[in-house]
Amino acid sequence: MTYTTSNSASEMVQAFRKLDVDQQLALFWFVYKEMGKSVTPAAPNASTVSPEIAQGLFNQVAELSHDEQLQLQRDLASNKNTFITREYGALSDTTKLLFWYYLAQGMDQNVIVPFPSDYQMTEEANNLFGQIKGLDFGEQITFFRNIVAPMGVDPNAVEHDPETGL
Ligand code: 45D
Repeated sequence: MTYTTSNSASEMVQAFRKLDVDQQLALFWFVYKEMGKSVTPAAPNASTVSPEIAQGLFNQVAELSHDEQLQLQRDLASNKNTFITREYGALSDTTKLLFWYYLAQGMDQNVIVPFPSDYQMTEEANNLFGQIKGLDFGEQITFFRNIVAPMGVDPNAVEHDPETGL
């Protein structure tokens, strides 16, 4: 595989994870804005995607207040152990991607906390954004899948947490 940038795909994933949580969410948002039109999540060829499950989790988030919705997204990106982040962690990677896509659409429709119109990304996040734009569509999807896969909490991989009872 060839890339139009000097950073390899895995270096880009690492660079993404090094950003602070709000920068990750902001960058993710700008990416959605950029590629949103080319995504047709209805495409039935992704074998491991479960639209009903992504929709069900989305519906739970939609019922929360805007503050709670923002907190939930920060919790996902920072692997905080909560009821919803564990539900998320049990999804297939492509279903996770579809769930983020639903969240972004919900933000567009004001069902989910809207993105602030005046938000500025750091130079680091902006650089990474430029590199992401240089990937072709298939590479972008792989990149995002690698970003969203380790978010949340894999309920099979963690010990019982006495603090939360989860
Ligand atoms: O006030 O099923 C800040 C295919 C702080 C086909 C904030 C596919 C300040 C099969 C953090 C900035 C493979 C094409 C607020 C699927 C502040 C299939 C909040 C692929 C409010 C699924 C920021 C799908 C927030 C693909 C909350 C490629 C930001 C999907 C949230 C791609 C950002 C989906 C969000 C993408 C970004 C989704 C929710 C790129 C979502 C991006």
